[in-house]
Amino acid sequence: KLVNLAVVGATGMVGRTILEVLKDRDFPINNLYLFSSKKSAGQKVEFMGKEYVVEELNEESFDRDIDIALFSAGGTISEKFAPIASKKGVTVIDNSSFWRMNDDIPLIVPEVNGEDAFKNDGIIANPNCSTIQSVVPLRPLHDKYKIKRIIYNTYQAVSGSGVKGVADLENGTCENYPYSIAKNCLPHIDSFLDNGYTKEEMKMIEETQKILNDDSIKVTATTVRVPIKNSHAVSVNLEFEKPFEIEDIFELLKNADGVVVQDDIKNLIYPLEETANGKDEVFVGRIRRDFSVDNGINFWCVADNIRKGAATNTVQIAELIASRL
Ligand code: 11C
Repeated sequence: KLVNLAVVGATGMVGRTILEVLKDRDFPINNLYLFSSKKSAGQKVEFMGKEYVVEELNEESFDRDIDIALFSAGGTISEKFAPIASKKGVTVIDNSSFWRMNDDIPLIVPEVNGEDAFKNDGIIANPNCSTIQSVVPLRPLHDKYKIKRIIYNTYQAVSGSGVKGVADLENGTCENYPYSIAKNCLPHIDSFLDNGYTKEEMKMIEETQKILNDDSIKVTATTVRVPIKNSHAVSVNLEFEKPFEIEDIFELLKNADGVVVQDDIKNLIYPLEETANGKDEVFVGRIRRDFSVDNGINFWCVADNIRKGAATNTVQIAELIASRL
């Protein structure tokens, strides 16, 4: 079935990338509606050879035949408008953090827990970018060896902070971050909480447990902003309950949905931001045993945080929903 689709936040960095991904993946669209704040309303956007005028989002926006709405306009907009849309029969796929940890709302990475998307009440949440790329390689490993503990260390690009973050890196300014991002790696993403962690770190911890549907997995994280324009890298350390052969880990990762293994150290092959940019897969390399524990591994994982970390994952969820409309 061709889908009547709305994009909320169509003029933002993620919104524009959603339109690119819809085109690249040939998403089956009937009517397309683009919404934004008052500030950007009226802008003209070209999509697949047709010109669309961006409309200001309001309470009547969903009084039409819309099947699916992709929201990427921040938590405040999602809090107010996602319930309005879902009450009118629209399935909302929301990129903000607002609904993610709500027990009644599925939090979906299609390669990991795609089936859960169908257990929705009208709203489905898209996880945080650094969580998405980190959990994609975990599914087959957890299924076979049962993950006991995860340690994440992230190296996150400034595009994760939006246009202001990119401007600070490119202009050497210091407006979005407390210190120069051109001259420092900042162990500080989003605000600090009373427990000493940042919100970004807690997102990685809680969202990982929810997506893998296993609160028994112990997770810790240190999230760091680095002077890279786009694509996040994550160093992942895993401890399993069961013993393994490292060759089997390679095999599982090579066959994992959404993963591309780039691991040939003799030829200096490992994932890089440069080659992940613009791609939809998660690139994994430096796969090796962690000799400091009984059953542990380390790997390095890179993905385009605006595509797989946001736009692509959202569109993949929409594809799942569209397949059963
Ligand atoms: C960053 N992970 O790189 C953030 C951006 O919860 O969707 C995404 C914030 C979110 O700064």
